[in-house]
Amino acid sequence: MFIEGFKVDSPNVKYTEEEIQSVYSYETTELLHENRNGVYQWIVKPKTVKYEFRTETRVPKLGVLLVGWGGNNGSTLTAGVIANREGISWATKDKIQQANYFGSLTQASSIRVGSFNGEEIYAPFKSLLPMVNPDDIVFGGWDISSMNLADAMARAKVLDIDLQKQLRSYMEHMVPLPGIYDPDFIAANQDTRANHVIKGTKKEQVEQIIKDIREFKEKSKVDKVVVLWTANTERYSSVVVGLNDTMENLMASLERNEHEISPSTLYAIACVLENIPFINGSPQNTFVPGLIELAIKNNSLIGGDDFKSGQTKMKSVLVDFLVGAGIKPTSIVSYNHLGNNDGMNLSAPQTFRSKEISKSNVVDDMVASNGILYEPGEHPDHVVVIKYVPYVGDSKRAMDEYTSEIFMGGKSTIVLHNTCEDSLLAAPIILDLVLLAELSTRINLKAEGEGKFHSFHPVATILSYLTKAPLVPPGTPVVNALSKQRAMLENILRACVGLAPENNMILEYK
Ligand code: NAI
Ligand code: DG6
Repeated sequence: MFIEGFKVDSPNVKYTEEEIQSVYSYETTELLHENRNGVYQWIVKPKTVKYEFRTETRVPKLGVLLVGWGGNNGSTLTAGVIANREGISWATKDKIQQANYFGSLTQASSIRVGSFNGEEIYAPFKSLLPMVNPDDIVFGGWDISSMNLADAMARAKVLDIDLQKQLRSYMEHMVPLPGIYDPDFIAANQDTRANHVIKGTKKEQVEQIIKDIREFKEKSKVDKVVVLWTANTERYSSVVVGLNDTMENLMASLERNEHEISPSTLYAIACVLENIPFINGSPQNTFVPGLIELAIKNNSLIGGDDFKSGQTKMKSVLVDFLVGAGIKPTSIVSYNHLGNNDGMNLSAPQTFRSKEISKSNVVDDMVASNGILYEPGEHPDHVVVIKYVPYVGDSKRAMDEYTSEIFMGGKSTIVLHNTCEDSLLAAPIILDLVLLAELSTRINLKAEGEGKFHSFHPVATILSYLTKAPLVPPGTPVVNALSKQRAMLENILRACVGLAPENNMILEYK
């Protein structure tokens, strides 16, 4: 059965005018490696830590600024939100299609809240805590191409033409602000697009972005802003001692107008200085060590990297299943071709390399979790190929071959083939990222023994489910398995309303 919402009735939960307050017992373990009677043994001690959570319930009016607003993702998301807000439907060759938010974890997925008369009861994911309604978001952003959003939507060739016609009048007045352009960081084939750029030194460019954010906030009368990079994939920037390895060195390099600070890092610096959450949807190393330090010092949320939309999402499900089932993946070959501007930009070796890195590291934690299947340091062969084929446009083809060793020397080969519009996968993920980033800035917590409530760590691991290469604070494990990432997010939000983690034991029926 599906219910629209619920309220928790518990001595550990209090709903006040401004907050939901919860007291939560976090059941975890402590590991010790001890010499007991001359033998070293691993000892696992169950441990309970009391936490308190406070979630502000007033939902702000949210502004979202997209870097790369006029791209396929930016224009598709803006169009999709307007279509939902306006309740637009359109004729396809199959049927009359209604606007929806399919593919969004927050808007279109559900959570189990319990059993009632022998039936499982589910509620919308978004009913867990008060969240911004996407229909109310005010969009803006930057692009190095001056094209308005209606023309950008047409250039993207993603949405049905009947829908585009209905959206045109809403979008033709939306024009991105000029962006920071440095041809050294993206493919040379992007230069014809770059007709709308911020001039000046890198420091002046950062100052301009700060001014843009302030003016947008003022004009659109929003309470909060989140900035998200959905612009072209950049090449990696070199991490060099004295240049960008510490906060001081990064800021000094900005003063010196050092070449190796990428445009994405410049936007991120501006956001951190303004205490505006900044999310990186592309694979490059925007978050160089100096930037991470700056974000931590300013307690300003950063999250990334690289939207986990299709092939990688499947990979982080399939390899988790195989390794979890005691089957040993030995070779993973992922191939895809696409014909949109992203594909064109990725046809340059340096930008492809950024994508290759983020797509390749996604099985490491699953492999490391099973020492029965893999020797220490052993990895499956893992190859990633991306080709640009203009004719297929945004309709990406992804082909994967997984070869595994099974019982008694047998081999199992699984082949997947997916055809799908890339931007229709990415747009709902962008929505989730900004909504969850905003929500997480309204949550404060404190563990027993901690004097004061504090926000989550500014490096937002809570967003991991949505990214291929989750950014984590230094010294924190990276979790790639999709089911674990979803459970982490859902269980943290459940804790905020005093609900136990979903443990799937259903003991009441055993
Ligand atoms: P796109 O090429 O259509 O859009 C990128 C936009 O960014 C363009 O309009 C371009 O003019 C603009 N741009 C480039 N550099 C800029 C800068 N420095 N400042 C402001 N604007 C700038 O690409 P698309 O398909 O929208 O993808 C965007 C990004 O998202 C790419 O990096 C892609 O790799 C990444 N991504 C996409 C996924 C998907 O499923 N569509 C999944 C994972 C990541
Ligand atoms: C070619 O791989 C284009 C990319 O931008 C992908 O569309 C994007 O990285 C999505 O990757 P995945 O692996 O999540 O489908």
